[in-house]
Amino acid sequence: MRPLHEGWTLTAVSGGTRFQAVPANVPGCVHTDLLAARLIDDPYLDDNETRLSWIGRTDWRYDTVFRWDPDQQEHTDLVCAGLDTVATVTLNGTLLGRTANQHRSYRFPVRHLLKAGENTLSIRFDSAYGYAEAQRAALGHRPGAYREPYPFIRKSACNFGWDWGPTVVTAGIWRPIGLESWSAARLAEVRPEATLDPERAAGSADGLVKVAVRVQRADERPLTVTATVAGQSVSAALAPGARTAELALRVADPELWWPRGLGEQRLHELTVELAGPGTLDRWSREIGFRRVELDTAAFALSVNGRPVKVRGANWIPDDCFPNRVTPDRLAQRFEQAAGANINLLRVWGGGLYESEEFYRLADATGMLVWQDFLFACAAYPEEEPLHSEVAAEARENITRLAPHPSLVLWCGNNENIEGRADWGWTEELAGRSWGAGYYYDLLPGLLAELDPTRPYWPGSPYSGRPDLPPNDPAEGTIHIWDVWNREDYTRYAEYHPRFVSEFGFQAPPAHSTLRRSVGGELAADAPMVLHHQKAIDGNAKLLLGLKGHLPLPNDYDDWHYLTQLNQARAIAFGVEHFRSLAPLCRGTIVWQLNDCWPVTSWSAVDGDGRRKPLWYALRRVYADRLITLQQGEAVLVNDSTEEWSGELRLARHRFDGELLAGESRTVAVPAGATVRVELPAELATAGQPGSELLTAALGGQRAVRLFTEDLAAELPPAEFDSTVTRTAGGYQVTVTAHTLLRDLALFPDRLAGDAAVDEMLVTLLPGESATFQVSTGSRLDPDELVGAPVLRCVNQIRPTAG
Ligand code: BMA
Repeated sequence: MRPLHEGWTLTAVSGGTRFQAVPANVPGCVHTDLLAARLIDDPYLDDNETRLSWIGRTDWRYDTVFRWDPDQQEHTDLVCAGLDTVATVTLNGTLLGRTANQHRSYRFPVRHLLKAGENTLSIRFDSAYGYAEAQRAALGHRPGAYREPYPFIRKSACNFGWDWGPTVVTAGIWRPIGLESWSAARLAEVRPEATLDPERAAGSADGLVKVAVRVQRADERPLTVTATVAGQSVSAALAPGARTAELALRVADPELWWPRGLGEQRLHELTVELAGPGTLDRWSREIGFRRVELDTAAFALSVNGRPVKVRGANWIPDDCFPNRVTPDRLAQRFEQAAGANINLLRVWGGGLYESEEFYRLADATGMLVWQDFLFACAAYPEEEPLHSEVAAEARENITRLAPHPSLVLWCGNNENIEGRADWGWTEELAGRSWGAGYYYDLLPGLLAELDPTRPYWPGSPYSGRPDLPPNDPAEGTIHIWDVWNREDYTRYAEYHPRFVSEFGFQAPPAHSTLRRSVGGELAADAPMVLHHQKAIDGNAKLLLGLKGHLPLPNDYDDWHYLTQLNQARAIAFGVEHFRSLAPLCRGTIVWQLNDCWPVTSWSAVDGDGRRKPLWYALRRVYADRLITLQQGEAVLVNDSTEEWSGELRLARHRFDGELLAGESRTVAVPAGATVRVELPAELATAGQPGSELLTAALGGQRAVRLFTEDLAAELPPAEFDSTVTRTAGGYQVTVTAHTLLRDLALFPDRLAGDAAVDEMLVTLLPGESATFQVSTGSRLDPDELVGAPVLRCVNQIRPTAG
């Protein structure tokens, strides 16, 4: 494709005249163009968002003039990989077409309109609001979690605002655009289905690839299509008039693709060539050989016959302006996910079908992908024009994503089945359509035709049958939101679910992220801080969540540390409980990995890409091998591929370090297994619950559990020594405890925005020490590095009645 990314300008077609011929970036969007031209304030700072809402209500036009020199080809198409959203495309004054779907690509034949020399291309974007509101007026109200009209337009729902995201309704040419010339015929669609022969021989299995090819042909010249993978080739001739071909390849005992943690990620290049006289077109992708199965009764996923316990995180768009999500930024996010021992990302239905780069990274790193179709938290109309748009968009994206071995599950929607069943939508709907036809009929039908090797589940949550309560822990997959909204996090322990695809707890972003995005005073209830908190009663719930667990904050610094710590503890508590339930519970997907802007939210990595304490907690509780102290027992979970054995050392200590009871025993936990060790009475029961703790250690790992909540414990005032030394990449901080130090953490970003630490939330007994590596290119004051509010632990906090 010859990209047409140069020379664009942006003009407001409705509203004021201030915005004429503003230089524009393509791919891009109106907001980032206006920002680059310094015509608007940054919508991510303070409450600028509020004053910029007119952008989404304005009609805009992108124009460019480009040169075209006639080539030797017969046909030329204008190819638009993504238009956001209600677009009218005009070339040299002639209308090419109108579009209304962000999630589709478009191709217009333009050779007859192109002039040698200068050509003018214009794309007008009508306000997405205007369009969606007109559809709503025509199709009738639909209930949903938000008032914005997102179910009435095929555009990323969260772009209209969410309980973690601002309302920044975008418009623009958001994916590449360009000219593609061809003669005789071109490959219009290539859809490989790669799997393993279920009739596997002992220890080996043949790889099977079916390649469905659709060609666009301009005449009836004979054509041949050839597919090649792993040294095997197969060809088919297309008779005059034929537009489709199916090629089948069998690869004997290929190197397999495995999820991360279970093996290597072998990829094989699949190429498809279209030839007439000479090569006409060529397509290639890396594919992987693996077989994915979902045992729907147990909600158990397996890959290549091996059970996969899911330790997942939900993924939302990493920026409200997707053109800013560079490959480097995505790579960093994948590193952060893998670094937290996450093995699956769920691409949530209120966001996007992500970029090619996203799925390529997933393939390369063995990160499994659960892909929602794009429906979230609302009843969706099934009438035209939406029905045809949904069908076309699903067909295109199934085909686009099918080559990726990392994609292991398609899911119909987010919370729409639950909304209808449990949130009182039925009455409000008054018989109007709500999306059932998509989730139970259209989408599974398309998948049966286009991607029969992958499992499909109609919704998250969903119990397996339309007539069952969708959020039943005994069936399918559930979301847990009573914790956070109403209940204390210890309520997780009352759940015995098969699979949890959402559960979460909020915390503010890193201090430096909050500082950057909010001017003026930093306080939990400062108006600008509250603008960056979108959840209903969010900050009140943060405080309520501390109750009974941790002291109440005396000031902003305490608030920041304690609420971040509490988020980490809440999720760690949930994950440890759910993992200890194996094999009943086959997976958890924490809400949420990332953020799209600087905000207080459920994320582990904040809107500036900084890791919150939750990230460090996830790394521990999502490790292949987990020791967790549950009621009366130590549970050893081994999700790795090798046996885990050694001396399990159990001990009951007084806070001053004195050993009160101890026991060692040899344990062997087979690969994929869970072993429960009952605690002997002298360990399970404390003499003085308020001043004793329990530890369980195996290999390099140790679990610590107090007998009471920290708030009720007689934690001594923290005493320690520290040393700071300069290293090549920053500083090394060693802390030696003289008293118990509870959940020691370091927040070097308070001193320099680029500073980060390798470990946190470490509990030390008297005499023990911990070493932290601080990476930074900046010069830091060693005293500040080991003082509050940079270095924190729970027992430094002046207790208040909690
Ligand atoms: C669920 C998600 C999101 C939401 C989150 C937190 O409803 O699917 O819609 O952001 O909970 O409230």
